[in-house]
Amino acid sequence: MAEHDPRGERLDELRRKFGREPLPPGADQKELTPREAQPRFRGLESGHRACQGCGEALAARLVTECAGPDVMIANATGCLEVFTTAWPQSSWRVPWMHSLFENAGAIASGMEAAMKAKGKNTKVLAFGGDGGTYDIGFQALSGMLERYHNVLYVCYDNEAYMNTGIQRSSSTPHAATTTTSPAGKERMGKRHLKKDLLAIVAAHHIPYAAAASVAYPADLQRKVRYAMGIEGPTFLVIHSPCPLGWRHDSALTIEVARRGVECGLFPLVEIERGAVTNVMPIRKVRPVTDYLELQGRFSHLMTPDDARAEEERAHLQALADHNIQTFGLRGDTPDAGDTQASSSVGRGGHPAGRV
Ligand SMILES: Cc1ncc(C[n+]2csc(CCOP(=O)(O)OP(=O)(O)O)c2C)c(N)n1
Ligand code: SF4
Repeated sequence: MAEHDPRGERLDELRRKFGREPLPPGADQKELTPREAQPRFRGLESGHRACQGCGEALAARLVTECAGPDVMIANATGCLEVFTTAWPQSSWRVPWMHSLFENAGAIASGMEAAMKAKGKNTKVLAFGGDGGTYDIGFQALSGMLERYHNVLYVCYDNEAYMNTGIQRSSSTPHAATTTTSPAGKERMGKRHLKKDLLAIVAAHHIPYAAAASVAYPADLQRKVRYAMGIEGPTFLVIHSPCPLGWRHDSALTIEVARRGVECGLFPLVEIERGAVTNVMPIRKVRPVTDYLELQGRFSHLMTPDDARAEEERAHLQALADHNIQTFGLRGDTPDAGDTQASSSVGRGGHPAGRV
């Protein structure tokens, strides 16, 4: 590539910034792999120990890719922490701190206060699973939000305590089977509703709280970038399938996540200072059975001629319908070129526009 080529200079600048050698003089862009030709920050390296098809690993990579490199992370224990930091190795390329199950929010608050005292702009992120966020770290999270720390908290929601053997959490959906809510003669899996954490978080009057899914990476990264630009507490919950705990083929992670959104069970909404300002419309609403049928954790709901299974399916369908109704998810756009989940989706509803 000629030295005066501005694309080459930009590429060299990016490579230097992310700790890579500048291209040798005369190198041609054709020689680059697609990833090299579009250099991005990799906050989470490959080579970690996540299961094949782990939604959480993918989600964390997507988040750090567009949040980094000037970030620090406080990570609650859980799969994400365990599969990335088997001593003495680490997959993280940013400053990263282990926290207890219960206090990622408190650790992140301290990190942010320290950065402030040092006069640095490094953004602090806090990561936790649903067990560490919906349940055990909830108190520290609430305190962090209420004290208005400048932290982006990301909850990787795989809907159970996966790292310790698939125990139910308050995020586990109704009727899913887990090791502590087993489906059997007595019960059809979990008997309680998934906690609406987004609404609870939004009730802290924070500037921004949103739901995202690994099935929609452009949308997910747009939300991360938007949150990163906000001074104050922000929150993102990411629907992250777990092939082990959800008992689906590891090649189907994205398909499962997509169906979760398309049936209405996991609505992708954005809430600013308590008001819903944006939703991802569903172009073609699927029945919840399309989502359930791919996952072993719901297999007890799919037996034919079983009145109990039918009742549970109807119940889950009613929950999805309720979301679709409440958030107005049934999408309809006048833009014929619109594709669901692309960054260019004409979402409307928010006067300030989007990044
Ligand atoms: C106070 C406390 N209770 C229990 C544990 C054991 N423990 C470690 S990770 C984990 C499950 C984590 O679940 P979640 O936060 O949903 O993350 P996932 O592994 O599903 O990603 C549990 C119960 C602990 N470390 N500390
Ligand atoms: S158990 Fe689930 S969340 Fe944990 S690494 Fe495996 S796929 Fe990921």
